[in-house]
Amino acid sequence: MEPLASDLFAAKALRFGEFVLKSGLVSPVYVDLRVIVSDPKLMNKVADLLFQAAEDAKLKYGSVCGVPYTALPLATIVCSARQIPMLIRRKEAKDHGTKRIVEGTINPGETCLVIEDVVTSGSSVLETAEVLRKEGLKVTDAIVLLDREQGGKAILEKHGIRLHSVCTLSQILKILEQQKKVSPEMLARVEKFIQDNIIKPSEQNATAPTKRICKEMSFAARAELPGIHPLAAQLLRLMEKKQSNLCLSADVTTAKELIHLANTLGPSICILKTHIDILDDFSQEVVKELRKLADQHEFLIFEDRKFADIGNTVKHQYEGGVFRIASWSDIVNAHAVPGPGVVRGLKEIGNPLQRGCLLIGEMSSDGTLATGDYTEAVVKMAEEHTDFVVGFISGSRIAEKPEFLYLTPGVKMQAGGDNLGQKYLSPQEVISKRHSDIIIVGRGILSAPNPLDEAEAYRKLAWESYMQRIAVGVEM
Ligand code: S5P
Repeated sequence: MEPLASDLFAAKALRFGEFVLKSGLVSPVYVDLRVIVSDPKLMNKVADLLFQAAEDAKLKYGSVCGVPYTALPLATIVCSARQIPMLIRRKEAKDHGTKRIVEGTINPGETCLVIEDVVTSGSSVLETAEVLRKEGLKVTDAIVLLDREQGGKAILEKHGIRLHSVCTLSQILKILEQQKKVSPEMLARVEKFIQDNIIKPSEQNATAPTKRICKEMSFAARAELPGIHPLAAQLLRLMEKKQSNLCLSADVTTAKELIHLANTLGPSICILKTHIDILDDFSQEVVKELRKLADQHEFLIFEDRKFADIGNTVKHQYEGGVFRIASWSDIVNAHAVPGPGVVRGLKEIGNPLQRGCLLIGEMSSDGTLATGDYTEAVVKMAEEHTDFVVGFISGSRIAEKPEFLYLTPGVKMQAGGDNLGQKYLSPQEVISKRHSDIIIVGRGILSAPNPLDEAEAYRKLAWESYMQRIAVGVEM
């Protein structure tokens, strides 16, 4: 098992530090076996070990099905090398109603062996098993490479599935500690984390995802993370100081209105978002004044320019023209659709000025194309440019890193939308349930009889939702 531990560590399938999982849970260890698909030797080794585990357990089965997605290629290797029929379970069948949910030849009554890369609560194995069972197959055993020992084995047993693991997280950790790749303190932290986060079968509800309450990092703690971008740290600190996770979308068309809003609402907000090109009377004087007010009331300026061109063009759009955005806006945003060149172009201008950029991972509008694989690709692009990208425009927390900020537009106390496709969620939904950090509010505040009172009401609601998240933790 020593070589496997070193290989997984070298492939960065196991990382140690502080990771906020999508659920909000703060974990000292991050297990991501997806990375091994880029290491063919390791893939073959892992597939062999999985097969050997099935042999050792003397299992008899007619087909093999990998839990999508990481275990899918592993099942493919096992089946190809050993001449075993394979079945593929579709994950996205819901979106394509007419497609089959299991591909391959199904022989009802036959036993299908489920293969998985890592098991925590067992819910993914269970979901796949339930799908196979509905097709008339028997599922009695599952083979997993790494058991995180957080209760998955007991839960699966309750559902009639024996879990056979090649190794457990604590075995791997002990080896890594002996190899001096992990400190004894980290070993103790991870062991405590495992102990504290064991899911009991009674807490597990059939195939539904496990729901537990987990701890969440505060904005202040995130500001101190070692790798954080200085602008993100500045923003998180001022949010904590002003108790505000409210961004005002100052969508007004005159300089006078813009300056008035910045001056009166400035103390209530952490960011003022502009669409500078909708001003009828733009001048450099306006942004000079805006900058002064931003420093006075301690908020950041975010020009919502949504750059979406090749690197060379966005560089000019960001630096020059009438608006000279880079000279006054702390944050800008960009669509990822042109590819990483858009970020690289903006970065050439923004980095020397210590600016930051948000990538648009999801949109609030009806029928948006920024979903699924596109959103995942945006997250990947952000992770490759953390020296400039500080977070996302998204409807929820779309990435794992606590260093990123998540800003959500389409927020109003009254649910609904407008007649041009905008869709609204409440501040509580966005912050408490979707684990976003900052609400972006425009018309919800601007159309109110007293925008200052309304901004305060939004600030309090969003802040209370965040405080509750910190105090109570989040459901995963
Ligand atoms: O997906 C998005 C992204 C953005 S930045 N949906 C949005 O609505 N926005 C912006 O947020 C939009 O351009 C507008 O400035 C603001 C929402 O305004 P509201 O009046 O609907 O709150």
